[in-house]
Amino acid sequence: MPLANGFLRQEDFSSEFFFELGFGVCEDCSLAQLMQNVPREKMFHSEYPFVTSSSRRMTEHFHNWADDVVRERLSAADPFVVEIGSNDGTLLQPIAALGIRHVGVDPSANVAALAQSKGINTVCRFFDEETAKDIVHKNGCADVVLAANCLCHIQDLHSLAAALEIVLKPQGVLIFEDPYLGDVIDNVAYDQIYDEHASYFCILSVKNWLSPPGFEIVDIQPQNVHGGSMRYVVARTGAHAVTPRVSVLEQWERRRGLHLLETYRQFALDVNRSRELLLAMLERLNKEGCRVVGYAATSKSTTVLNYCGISSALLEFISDTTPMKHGKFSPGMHIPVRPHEDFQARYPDYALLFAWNHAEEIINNERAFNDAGKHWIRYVPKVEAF
Ligand code: DWN
Repeated sequence: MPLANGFLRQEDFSSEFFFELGFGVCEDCSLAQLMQNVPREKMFHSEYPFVTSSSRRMTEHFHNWADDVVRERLSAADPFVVEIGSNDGTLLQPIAALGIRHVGVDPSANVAALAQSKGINTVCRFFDEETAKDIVHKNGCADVVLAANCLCHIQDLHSLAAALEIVLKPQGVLIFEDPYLGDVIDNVAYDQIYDEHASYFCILSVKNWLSPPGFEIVDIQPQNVHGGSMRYVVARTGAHAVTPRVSVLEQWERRRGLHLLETYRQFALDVNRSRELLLAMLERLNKEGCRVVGYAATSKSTTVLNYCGISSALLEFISDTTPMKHGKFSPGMHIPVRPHEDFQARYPDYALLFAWNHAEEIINNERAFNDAGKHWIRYVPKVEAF
């Protein structure tokens, strides 16, 4: 596989980076994870092309989350909030607007600069023990540490736990949200598996990871974003009451077999079947002379295109709203990425929805597409055109 966000120019095709994408689960600690990690500097750098605010629905989601944090978690005098992987500052923005002390940490200079331009205090580096010490030295310990779709990107979870021990106040909480493993498996959302996502969390694995360094999950809140996410509230063991929701979901995970290899063997069969069905549909449409384009050059699309072997013979181009991706080609399969205006100027017969996680927002915005008698194709939770 190539890098999920390694959108590239033609002159860079010959030096493109590839690695072996393998998905495994540890029978001891139940952590679903990549078998081989890509060096983090290859993925997160000054040209990182994903900006959180690219979805209006996600911006609303983060602003609601920030409001909850302010209401429920910041009663201390002069509270301090840290966000790990703060990207363009979308989640910290409402907190900063209230004058609350905060620091965002992000290793990608371009998105960190976007946050800084909005007045969000941001340090451009990876979050690790050294960063945690530096933050504490300058600001003191944090009441709340936030991480939105970020902890699953951090490869060394033990070092991350050590950094959390340094940065959190004794009564402080870590609140993080990531795609939920149970939904990835149940919805055959195999495109969530790519270089940036080192871990695929569930209650069982988070408990096994965070118990030894002295933390526990005190609450969980399922979220209806990115195809099913989980928000975990974590604190030092004994510091806060634990809601019954945690053990109820843990029991469900055991019944669902998220700790068993056979669950993942079945997942592999389901993923293969999904590929067969999608390819069969695209090949049939191609034979019928239909124009098909991709909608949204997501990170996830890189997994689907390369795993299924979908080339520009089947997909004319991919439409995307991110200027940094325009004029480039998709990683590995080298399908042109074009501005959204090209999609609107001449509708294709079918649009393959790579941002299926934003389906509601997109289909609503693109009502004219369906009204013109054109169709969407999605492949999560099942392959279908509509
Ligand atoms: O974890 C991650 C998640 C949260 O965000 C990352 N590793 C990177 C990124 O993943 P993704 O690229 O799969 O994210 P999205 O939010 O599913 O897709 C974003 C892309 O889709 C952007 O390039 C913008 C594009 N897009 C579009 O063209 N039209 C998005 C929307 C909502 C649209 O209407």
